[in-house]
Amino acid sequence: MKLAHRSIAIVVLSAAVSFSYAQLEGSKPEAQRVHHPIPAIQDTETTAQHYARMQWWREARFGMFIHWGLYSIPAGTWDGKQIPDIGEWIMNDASIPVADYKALAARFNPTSFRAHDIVSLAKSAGMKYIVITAKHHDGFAMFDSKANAFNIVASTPFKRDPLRELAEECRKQDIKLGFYYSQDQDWTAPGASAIQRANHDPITHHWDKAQDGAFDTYLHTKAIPQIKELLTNYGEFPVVVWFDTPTANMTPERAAEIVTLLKQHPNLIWNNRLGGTYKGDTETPEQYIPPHGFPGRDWEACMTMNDTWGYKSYDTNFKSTETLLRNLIDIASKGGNYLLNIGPDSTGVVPAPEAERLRQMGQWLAVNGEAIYNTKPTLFGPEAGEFSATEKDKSGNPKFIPSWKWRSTTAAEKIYIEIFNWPSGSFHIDTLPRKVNSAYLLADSAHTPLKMSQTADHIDVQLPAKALDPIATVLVLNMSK
Ligand code: FHN
Repeated sequence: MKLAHRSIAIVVLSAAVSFSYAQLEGSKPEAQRVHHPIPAIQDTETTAQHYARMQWWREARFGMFIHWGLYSIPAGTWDGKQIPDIGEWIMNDASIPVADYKALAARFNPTSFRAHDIVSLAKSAGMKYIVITAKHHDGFAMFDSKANAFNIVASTPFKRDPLRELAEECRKQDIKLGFYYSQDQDWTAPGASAIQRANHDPITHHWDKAQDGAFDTYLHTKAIPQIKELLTNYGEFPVVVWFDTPTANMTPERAAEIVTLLKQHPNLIWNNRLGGTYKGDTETPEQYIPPHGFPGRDWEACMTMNDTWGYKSYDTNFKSTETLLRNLIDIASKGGNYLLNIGPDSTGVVPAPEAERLRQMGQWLAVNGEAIYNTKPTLFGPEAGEFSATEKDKSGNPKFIPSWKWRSTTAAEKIYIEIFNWPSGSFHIDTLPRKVNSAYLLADSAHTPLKMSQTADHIDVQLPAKALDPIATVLVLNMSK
């Protein structure tokens, strides 16, 4: 690689530019369709239909995940002890009996919850969709459910349906709404699954006799009726259903019953965590960013801001705005979406450090959003980092060592270079295959042309002495005339 003095150098591999975006965007040629063992849920969608269904989601790039439920009352502490691990798992981690956990409902009165404030926060962060926990593994429905009384309207003094209020507000503020639903694990419903964490029954993984029963009874009297309620009671929402933690109980036959319901809503998008071998629409890497995305599949990295999804009063290990923003840019450069979590407290308030970071991200996006929304992945690749020749990851594979100098996203006539480490002098690119007609910094509202020189085998862009934004300054290489 040719390195210019005091510059960042990049190489465009000719192989890298020959890919088709369709490959990266998860379009669905017949040959790639997954044939499901249950005939009723064969994938018959055409590539064009699939593209139309996924389009808004692919353009969105940034969404808000909300984990909110009864677990925000104990907030990580039970019987005076701080319970390690993520807050929404406290019932399982502390082996809380069903009756004791259910008693929390009588104390849940989040009168400071304002759908308007949460939706406005998502908007000010530059997020394009929201996914909220309608029911997490504790089995408590955060919506008005006729199917099961353990819900926020029937069992709490609050008596309001936050999902309805959010749906109304999302409509007003023009942002999309999706629902998370724990279809398999439900620790307060007899017969449902529990994943082993503490010292529980080795077969059922239950810790209370009240959890024993038949999975099909749970599926047919609670999960499926509630999924129907969620799919029909909120108008055009949900646009996304986000399933989670499937176990062996979610057989292909059982999953097919759910898919049959989902297919009645032709615009719906759902993730890859239903179970029963059904792959869904989106890959969901959790708490990590895959080295080079998921070529051929749509994907969304879900991540926390601190070390918990559900509110924990003493978890203050918040990532910096710099880290969160660079994660968003990294993800966009690999063709994915970032679903970033907030965990409101038991009064319904979003913790201040979370709100603050989201607003700061929104300020950057207000200036530089053109380089993120509706963009295509990098035309380069090696800038993301490389696999170590010596270090191994947890699975024993070569460890990916990310590099945090810059990333790139692409539009029809533009290449965006999001620079993290500002070079003194110039930005140098070898073998850029397209003629660049001008270069400027996105944060410079005048788009003052930067001096550049391009030959058949390189381009040099002269940069000002200081970055316009210390987190990421976007250099635009403009190919249009
Ligand atoms: O067990 C859950 C966890 O509580 C959280 O909801 C995350 C979000 O992706 N999903 C599961 C763990 O993979």
